[in-house]
Amino acid sequence: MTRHKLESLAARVLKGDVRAAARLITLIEDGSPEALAEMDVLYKHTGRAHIVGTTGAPGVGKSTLTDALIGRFRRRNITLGIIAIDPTSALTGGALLGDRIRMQRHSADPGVFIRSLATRGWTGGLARASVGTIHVMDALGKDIIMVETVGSGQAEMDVIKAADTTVMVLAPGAGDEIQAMKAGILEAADILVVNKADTEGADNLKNYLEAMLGLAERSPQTWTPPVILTDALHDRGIEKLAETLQEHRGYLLSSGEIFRHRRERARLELLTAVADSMKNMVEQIDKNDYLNKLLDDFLSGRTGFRGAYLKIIERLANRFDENRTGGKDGI
Ligand SMILES: Nc1nc2c(ncn2[C@@H]2O[C@H](COP(=O)(O)OP(=O)(O)O)[C@@H](O)[C@H]2O)c(=O)[nH]1
Ligand SMILES: [Mg+2]
Repeated sequence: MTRHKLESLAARVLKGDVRAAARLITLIEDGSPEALAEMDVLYKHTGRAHIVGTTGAPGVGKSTLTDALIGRFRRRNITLGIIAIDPTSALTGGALLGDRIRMQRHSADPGVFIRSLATRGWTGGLARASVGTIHVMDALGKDIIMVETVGSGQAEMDVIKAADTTVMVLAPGAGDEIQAMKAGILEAADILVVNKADTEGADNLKNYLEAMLGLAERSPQTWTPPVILTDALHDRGIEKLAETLQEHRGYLLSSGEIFRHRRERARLELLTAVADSMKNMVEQIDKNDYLNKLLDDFLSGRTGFRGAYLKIIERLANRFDENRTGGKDGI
């Protein structure tokens, strides 16, 4: 215990310590400034993992598919990090509990690290927590990191964009295909999965999606998203999906596309870190009183919205200046 205390969390994560990883992820979730310093050490050791985002409406079978994929990959000795972004856990705890029970059989396997993130709080927090968690799992040495989200909302779309490979999961019925078109997720998907192939309408949905994809113009060198039929419940089509994931990874590496995704993740992380600390700083000035007075002025009409905004920016700029020239209190 005492020896651990002397070692930084980052150093322990790099040695494969999962408890240190869990602790660091909590610090990231809380937006702790401590996390930033630890992450600084970890970044040099990231960029090796394949980041796979799975998205699709609740109930299409994303978690069941992930579970089946874990089984396939573990047989090849490939290690995994699983991030479940759960929109309902804060309200009901329901879906999350289901996922936990489903993946229980992997919980004793040191080759699998599972972490759930709740979507409560401001949207930037989700992006920070998920990209941060991806990096911790990457530094921990996980080969594939899968992020599951229902893909509604801007923050979730940001997370999906930050993945190397995006898998859109659909199931027959419920008019999912219409939803997918509307959300524009179809364009963002690298692989389409029609799950619940054991139920009515799966073939029709596959044909429909292939027809839709056929309408998009693509140059011959680029990746054409395949549509894969799976039955996650009975472990059918999973091998094909696992192979396609690895094929896409190969395509990303040979085309150099992988660097665009890495850049997107870094961009997202840097911007959320800046936005987070700005927000914290504003809240900390005068222990929040500054902001309260400004809100009073704004709501009573003494200050316009733009005026209030500019005052905050000016105040922050002064604060930065004080800090740089050795002002009394650091931010
Ligand atoms: N018939 C059938 N049911 C499935 C299949 N995959 C998942 N399910 C069921 O669909 C429900 C929702 O699955 P889940 O993985 O929690 O969906 P998620 O919300 O997308 O993560 C569960 O009751 C699963 O057992 C499948 O391929 N066929
Ligand atoms: Mg799920």
